[in-house]
Amino acid sequence: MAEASIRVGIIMGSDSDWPVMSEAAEALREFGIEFEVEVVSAHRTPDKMVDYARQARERGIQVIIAGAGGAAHLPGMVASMTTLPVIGVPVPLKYLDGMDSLLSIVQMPGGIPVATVSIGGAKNAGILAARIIGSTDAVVAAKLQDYADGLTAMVAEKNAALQA
Ligand code: RP5
Repeated sequence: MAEASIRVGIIMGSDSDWPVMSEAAEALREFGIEFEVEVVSAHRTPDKMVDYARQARERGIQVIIAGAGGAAHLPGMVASMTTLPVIGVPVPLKYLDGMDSLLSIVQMPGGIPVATVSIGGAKNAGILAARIIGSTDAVVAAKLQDYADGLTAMVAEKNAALQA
């Protein structure tokens, strides 16, 4: 029953990605969007990845945020098995500073898009998911506008502090 209101799926290749990916969850909470979190590995649980991608739409998911590090195939593989928008988060690992993850996610072949955010950019992934949902949901759109207004006010306050 509760599952019917879940609109965003946050998936990641390993629980070790959670310190990065939790920022997407925080952003979604800020906009009052229900989400689920699941470890789904392209390499360690390939059958689970296929099931997740193929069933997401019929389960009511509207956007998938997929994070992975290193040979980060999860976002692209999931995007190949669903027509839902997929946002990819390159997770930085110990070596290569996340460039490997970024290039693995961003270089998709024509026809299978993954909206890739910056290395470690899970916060923006959450906000982008909210914007996708907000394109047809006035309540979420209003929260996004409040958030943007808050950023503008914050900069104005910082400028005022500089002048003091
Ligand atoms: C990737 O391998 C995961 O997304 C993670 O970033 C990386 C390392 O996983 P662990 O060895 O920490 O489980 O598939």
